[in-house]
Amino acid sequence: MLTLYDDVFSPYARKVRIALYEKGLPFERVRALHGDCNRSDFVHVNPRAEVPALVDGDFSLYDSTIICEYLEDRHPEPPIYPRDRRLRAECRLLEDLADTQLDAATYAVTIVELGRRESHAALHDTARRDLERLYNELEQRLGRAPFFCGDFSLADIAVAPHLMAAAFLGFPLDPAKHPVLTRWMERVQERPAVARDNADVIETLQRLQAEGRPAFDPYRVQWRSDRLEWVIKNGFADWFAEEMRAGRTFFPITVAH
Ligand SMILES: N[C@@H](CCC(=O)N[C@@H](CS)C(=O)NCC(=O)O)C(=O)O
Repeated sequence: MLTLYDDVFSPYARKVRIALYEKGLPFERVRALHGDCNRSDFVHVNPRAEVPALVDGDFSLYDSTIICEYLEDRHPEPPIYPRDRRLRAECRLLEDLADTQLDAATYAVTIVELGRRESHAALHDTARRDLERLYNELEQRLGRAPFFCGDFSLADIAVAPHLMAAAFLGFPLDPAKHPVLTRWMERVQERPAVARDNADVIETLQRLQAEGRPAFDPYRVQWRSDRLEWVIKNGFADWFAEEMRAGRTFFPITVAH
């Protein structure tokens, strides 16, 4: 049995769960960030204490990209990567765009607006501008195709959770500006694996709201790589310095394997 260390809202954990559902692989879940254990409890699985991480018997691995590649190698059918070499590379490029750019564009706004219920016009406008650019690029890449890289693939799986999160944050697709991407989004959400994961996300959100509990702690936030790059390059270094001074930030821990 596979064990997935995850968090219901993490787009990276969502990517792996949808891949597992697509492949029909059963797995147990350990809510690692805000549930069954705390960070130091799973550094033996992921030395950075990030979700997702996967345990397959005596083998542990982490990072959503590496996990999805492992799942494909170990359980090739049904495939989640295109067979064609060039399409496969394009699929990985789109996954990378989702993991680095879409994620980074929404991270700070998620913390400030969703988590703290504060407004920050400059952060909001920068996120909107960036998302608009990325929506344009995705619209173009789709062209007339139903999915990004031929059949439904990891490219679609990686992009979808970010677009759903962006819509929830107040940056929905505009069908007039992005008709192809809007239809793609509807098509992807009809996929049983995606619908199943969406139901889980929505049910958890509603339960937390009913219990008056936050989805995450917006005053103790993990920062890394592309998320930090987005903040600095867009002129929010002073904002970030204040976050650090106020003790609201931390960085991935790294322990020896
Ligand atoms: N490159 C990693 C990124 C994983 C990641 O950033 N996970 C976040 C959640 S979205 C995390 O675990 N953060 C730790 C924390 O918030 O404590 C992957 O693709 O799996």
